Amino acid sequence: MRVFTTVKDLGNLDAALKEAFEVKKNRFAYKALGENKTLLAVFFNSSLRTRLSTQKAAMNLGMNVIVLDVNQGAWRLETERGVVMDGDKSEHILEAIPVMASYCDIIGVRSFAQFENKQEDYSEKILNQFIRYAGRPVFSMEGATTHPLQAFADLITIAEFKTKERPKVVLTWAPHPRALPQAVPNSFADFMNEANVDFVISHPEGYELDPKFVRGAKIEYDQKKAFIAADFIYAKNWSVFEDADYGQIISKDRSWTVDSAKMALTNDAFFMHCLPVRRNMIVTDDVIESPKSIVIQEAANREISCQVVLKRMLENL
Ligand code: AN0
Ligand code: CP
Repeated sequence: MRVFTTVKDLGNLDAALKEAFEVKKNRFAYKALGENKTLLAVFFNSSLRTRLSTQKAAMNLGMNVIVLDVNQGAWRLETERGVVMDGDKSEHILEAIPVMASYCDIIGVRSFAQFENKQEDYSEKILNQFIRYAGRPVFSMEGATTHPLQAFADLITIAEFKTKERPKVVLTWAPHPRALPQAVPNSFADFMNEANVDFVISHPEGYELDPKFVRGAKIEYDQKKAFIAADFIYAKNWSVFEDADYGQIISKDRSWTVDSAKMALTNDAFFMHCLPVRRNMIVTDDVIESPKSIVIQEAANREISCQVVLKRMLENL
């Protein structure tokens, strides 16, 4: 594997899941694979889970790890070609990328949507420059439009907890005070559409996601209807995708908060969220603290999803 940004990069999903469970059973079995190999994890944005799980996965494989927080201590980077650099940016990304690449074997990049220009966000401007100019395998640690390590961990978690062959999985929008990217729901939809699940997306009108990720998924604007007979509830906020209001918040309607009354409509569903989560905006305390909440197990599987990706990249170096 040379690039990991979407579900397609994993190839056969059943094989990927099987590999994930093998890794989980013995996470140190491939410790020799990463010997004297270095991972560089580059963060343009904050992170708790991705930062820690990526380092842990690399260490399980015997790798050395360097973490760079671009906004803390590195030079501010210009990303546009042709700019007269007489402002506050000291270095161009076109030098920075090959320099970073010269110190490592594999690169992970976190670079969120900036909501200034939809076309730039949806062309994955930063991530694609790494893919193009690093000359190293590159994986997304959440780009502008996808978060595949999260969605792969979500798939692993659903496979672990499901009690029927084809569970009903509901992705529901929930309110949030700040504008958030569409990357998590995009990737979740991307993966669920390839998995053996009955997949439904519920959100207020105006919050339609990119059809490229939604594909044939069912859309249900009535959240309570969507919850009926669900086996998994996956909550997430996102901002508007549609051109006119791209990156905006058009609703903070707390009637969309996931609470125990709504969970009672489900088939005793598990509750999932990628975290970080704002309690009593996205989900009530009692639901996230209930025995059916698997948010911690889901976060723990981030180590596993990342280890499968790193293992495949190391095997292909
Ligand atoms: C980010 C998002 O919604 O994409 C990261 C989630 C993994 N969330 C926040 O910025 C709060
Ligand atoms: N879920 C997730 O990616 O969390 P972080 O933003 O803390 O890495």
